[in-house]
Amino acid sequence: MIKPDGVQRGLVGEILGRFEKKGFSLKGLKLITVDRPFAEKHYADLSAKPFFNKLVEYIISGPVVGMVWEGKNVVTTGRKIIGATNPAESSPGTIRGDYAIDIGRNVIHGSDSVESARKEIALWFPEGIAEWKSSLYPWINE
Ligand code: IDP
Ligand code: MG
Repeated sequence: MIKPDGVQRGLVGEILGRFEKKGFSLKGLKLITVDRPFAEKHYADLSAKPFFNKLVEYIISGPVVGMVWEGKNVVTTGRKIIGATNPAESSPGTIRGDYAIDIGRNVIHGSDSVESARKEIALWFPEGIAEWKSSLYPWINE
């Protein structure tokens, strides 16, 4: 999910391009402003954290872009493309390393496991996601 700062800063195309060029397949995409109960559900695992309220305020502060990407090891590799949670520690070349400074304005969310990806896809795309296979698949996957 591209967070409100990523949308406001015009980073949507850049971020989509990084996942596309890597070779992952886009299976879902939408611009959406979520409400507080939705954001609280998305971040339910963090509800006990001291920064939870600020995090929810941030996520509901403007439109975000929900995305579903498919591919071999996409969760693990996607987290590497995104970079460490705190941009002060994200390597250059990662999205957060290249475009963010503060942990509370770190541009993008990525699912941290296949299990949470499944839950998050169900939450963000209750209408379902696209069924398609890129004709480039055999040029990207051995
Ligand atoms: P992640 O986004 O890298 O998976 P999480 O630990 O799941 O990191 O935290 C979710 C989001 O909460 C982070 O992306 C960041 O925006 C925010 N956050 C995490 N830790 C802190 C903190 O210590 N202070 C302020 N915000 C934080
Ligand atoms: Mg997380």
